[in-house]
Amino acid sequence: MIYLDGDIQVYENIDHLFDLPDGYFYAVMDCFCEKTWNHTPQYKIGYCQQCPEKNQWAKRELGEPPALYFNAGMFVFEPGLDTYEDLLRTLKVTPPTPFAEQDFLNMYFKKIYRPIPLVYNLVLAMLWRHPENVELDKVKVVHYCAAGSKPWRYTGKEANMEREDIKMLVNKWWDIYKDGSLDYKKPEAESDLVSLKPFINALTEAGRVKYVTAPSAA
Ligand SMILES: [Mn+2]
Ligand SMILES: [Zn+2]
Repeated sequence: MIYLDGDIQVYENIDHLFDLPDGYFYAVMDCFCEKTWNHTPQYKIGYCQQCPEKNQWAKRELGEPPALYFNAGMFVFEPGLDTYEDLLRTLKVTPPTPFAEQDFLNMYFKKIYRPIPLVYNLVLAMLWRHPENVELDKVKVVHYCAAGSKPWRYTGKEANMEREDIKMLVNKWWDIYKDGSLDYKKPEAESDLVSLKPFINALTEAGRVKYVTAPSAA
């Protein structure tokens, strides 16, 4: 499964990610440089995993460097009922943290996390925090996560939002949004519908879903 946040746009085919070896959790490494990170020890000492050599982790005072930390707006993982049960069990005994589900997923999948190139989830702050790591023309997936960057309420007034690359990416979002040829079209004949039956049967068998057909007008 490839999970994508609602503030993400995919500009090129990424189906090849489905072929990555099983058993790992794949995602793009996050950047710790924006102010939203000021609760973390990384931010306090100016350490970012995107350029670990620049401001090095003070091992003597702080102990081992922190595990690699991903942005959870996009990830590749094969879900399963065992993982699901265990996630819920673990969640019940895990105190909440500032980055909610992202912190939780990072903690839970720490040992099987494998970073993938940032072209699969361009966190916008990378454009001004680590421009040397970004090849904008190669980016396939854009995550409109920086403050003020959501295309549907973009004003260009917030910090960094007047940048040409940001304006270009916001326009790109609207080009896709307005392109009617990409709109979902309802299948015309009943036979064109993908049959959900095997899927529902499998879930019912696993005891997860009590399936009741909704009235056709629902
Ligand atoms: Mn997001
Ligand atoms: Zn950074």
